[in-house]
Amino acid sequence: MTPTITAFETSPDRGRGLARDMRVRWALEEVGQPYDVRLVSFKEMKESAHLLLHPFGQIPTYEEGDLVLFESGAIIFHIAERHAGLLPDDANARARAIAWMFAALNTVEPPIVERSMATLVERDKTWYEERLGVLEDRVRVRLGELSNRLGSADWLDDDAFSAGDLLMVTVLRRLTGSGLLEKYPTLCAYIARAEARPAYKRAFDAQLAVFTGKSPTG
Ligand SMILES: N[C@@H](CCC(=O)N[C@@H](CS)C(=O)NCC(=O)O)C(=O)O
Repeated sequence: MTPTITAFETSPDRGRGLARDMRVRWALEEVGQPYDVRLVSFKEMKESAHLLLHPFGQIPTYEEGDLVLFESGAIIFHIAERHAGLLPDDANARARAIAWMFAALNTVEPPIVERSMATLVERDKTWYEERLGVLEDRVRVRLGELSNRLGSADWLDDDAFSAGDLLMVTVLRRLTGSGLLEKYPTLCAYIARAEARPAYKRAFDAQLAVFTGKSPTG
């Protein structure tokens, strides 16, 4: 059965891979699962029909027959459990890849999101610059730790791409334009490696096509 996901009808980055439907699109592309997309407006996201799918009125959601899921991490985990390609077969390697999924969402994403929220809603405050400095230091701590851990490896664990990398890269990409990533060449190379994956490119092009009106295939 072809799943249906939801995505922004209009998005602040105009389809350049930052909205979280990108994660789901990419995972589906990695495992070769076709999908349908339903675009929702900001108004529709807060209305009862969408709230039945997503209690917090957000995207992405995932519908597949009777199953309705929200939370990008849960959706990626579901896809990875049902299809080969995103989680290793070996039980310990699988557990480690899942740990990286949690690390991306629970340890690395929060300081990154806190920083972006500050840039969006706190710019006019007298204390903005000081607070931004504190938030950026917190992001730098995580980037440094992640960079040290990755070292010369291609991917986070066992040198095999996994759902942990997929989530980590989408989380790191939220720093695009912040100037913070450039100090970590190891992480820049890691992101570039992920962006070069054909599945990433297909997902990116499909999200961008929502805003350019051009077919993802050209
Ligand atoms: N933890 C959620 C976060 C979902 C989320 O923040 N979605 C954003 C788009 S990337 C959204 O819908 N924002 C609009 C809103 O919160 O009103 C997930 O990973 O799915």
